[in-house]
Amino acid sequence: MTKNEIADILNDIAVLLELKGENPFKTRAYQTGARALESLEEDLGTVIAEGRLSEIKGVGEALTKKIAEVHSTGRLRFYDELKASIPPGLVEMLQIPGLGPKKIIALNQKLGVDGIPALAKACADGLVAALPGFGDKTQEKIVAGIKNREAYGKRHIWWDAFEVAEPILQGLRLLPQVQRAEHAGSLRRGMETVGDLDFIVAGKDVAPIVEWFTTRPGIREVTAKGETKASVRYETGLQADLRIVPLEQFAFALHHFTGSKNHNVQMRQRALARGLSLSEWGLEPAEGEGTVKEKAGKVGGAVGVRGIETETELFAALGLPFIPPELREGLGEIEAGEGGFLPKLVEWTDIRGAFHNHTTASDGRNTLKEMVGAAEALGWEYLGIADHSKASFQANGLTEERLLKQVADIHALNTSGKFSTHVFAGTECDILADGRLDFDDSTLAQLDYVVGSVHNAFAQTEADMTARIIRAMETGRLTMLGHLTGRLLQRREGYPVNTAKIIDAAIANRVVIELNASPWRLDMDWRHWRRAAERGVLCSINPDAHETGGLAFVRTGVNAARKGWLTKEQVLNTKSLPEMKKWLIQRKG
Ligand code: DGT
Ligand code: CA
Ligand code: CA
Ligand code: ZN
Repeated sequence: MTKNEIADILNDIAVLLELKGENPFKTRAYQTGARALESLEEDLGTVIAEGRLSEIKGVGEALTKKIAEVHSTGRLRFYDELKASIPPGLVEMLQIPGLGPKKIIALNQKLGVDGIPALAKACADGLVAALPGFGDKTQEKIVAGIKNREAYGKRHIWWDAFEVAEPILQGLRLLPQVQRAEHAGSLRRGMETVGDLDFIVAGKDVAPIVEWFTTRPGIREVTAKGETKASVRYETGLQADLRIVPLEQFAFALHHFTGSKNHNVQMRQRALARGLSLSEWGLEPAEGEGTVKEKAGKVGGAVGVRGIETETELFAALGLPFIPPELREGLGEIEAGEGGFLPKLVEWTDIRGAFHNHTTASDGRNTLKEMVGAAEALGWEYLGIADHSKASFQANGLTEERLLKQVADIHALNTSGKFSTHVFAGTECDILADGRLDFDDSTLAQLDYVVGSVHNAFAQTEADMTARIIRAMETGRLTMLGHLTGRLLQRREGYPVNTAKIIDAAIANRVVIELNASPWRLDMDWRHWRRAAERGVLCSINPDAHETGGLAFVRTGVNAARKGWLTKEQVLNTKSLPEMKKWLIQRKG
């Protein structure tokens, strides 16, 4: 641990002691010690080794022991115990700007506030403003602080994060000082939500890169700015980390910061088993670890390994084929690579069309023709229209009459030859609370396909919901099951459903399961797909587009499908138009 990190801990201890109501002399001793460490010009390790720590002005007897302990072990028992002895809600309140230990103690003792939720309520009731030493201004500031913290604490859906990240990556690549630049972290792994952005850059002259990165529009705050790294927070609350490394370390840094943590741990173990040490800086004989760390992150102090310039070469050095970032979750990808059974993952360019799309007939924002035109512009061979059914009255669901009129319009459009994209006529038919479908058999028989979805009675028990969906599948009328859980990422939990039973029923009834590609849904979750597909469930990657721009959501669906180990063969809408027509006819018969 560096002396600055140790100083941070001492400062933390001072705050925590104050929060506990300890006497100010004790508190001040830690603050003084922290300052002494920060201004220490010698190497801390040397000072400790030579027994001169207690000679430093401001470092007393008690601190000497603690600094030595944390320096050698990376931990401090006193600090851990102190943290554990204070209610976590009080510690959390320290994150609100303007709230120090004294104010928190007052809030706790006078109002019984024991955490941020109680604090928010006390503010709403005007109790905080009324406390001596607080007032209206302070209360307003606290309320704003709580709001900000909620925005910051939130994860961001992949699509939103990608829209921020992509122009930054392209901008970085255009800088003359930048040799290589890539996304890393959860964004590169295609996770459904992203905590923060990570950029890895290989560059020579680093200062201008850091300068560019920290002065982009939309930045609210530069939270760190160092020689080879920087962190910023944008107006949306999204944070981003930039790391700049020498070119020879690029592959190692990219791999390390792509993660996941579990994947990294397994890769390092694999390296160790071969007598090698793998780190963000390079790959070298295991004994040499200390020297790698000393050179850490310094441009010019590169370790790296000659001849390893790409991740492919890095994996090869450990006897593995390239493992796509989406698979790097530590869920068996290394074993699969070793055994030669890594899947050839489905790609965005494999997609030939999509089924679950809305028009202005229900709650979409573009007409049938506009939607088909957009599909044609994407080069799709077919587009499925699946507007809502009548039970979804809030979404202007279609009656039988309107649906049949739409089917006639679609047939006319297909024969008109206006578009090269073929249109399949379908419906997103509500699965009613008892598992019946919203349209009768004779109506459904006139369609090319049926997506069945749950849109109401979310409060059912897991058993009822599961039975309801299975009953719908058993009608024999469902081509595919829409958004399995109805979840909206970061907004609404899905309804409870027994996924294993649904998968069994999908296999038994030959029902395709949708991977709803709307960036807010990504439902069924990627974590279920590998096993489901192995057992024979077919996946349809459905954008659930409500406007022309929504067709592109298929990309997030492909990310999730790749995370679920899916190949082209396991995804229905990779079939060509002739194959697709044949498949749908067979499925109906
Ligand atoms: P996020 O940002 O929460 O969506 O998830 P990630 O995976 O982007 O995590 P982040 O940004 O904290 O770190 C990026 C990668 O860096 C992470 O996937 C693996 C690597 N990494 C970070 N901290 C550690 C660590 O303590 N141990 C190991 N083995 N790897 C780490
Ligand atoms: Ca991240
Ligand atoms: Ca990060
Ligand atoms: Zn729906």
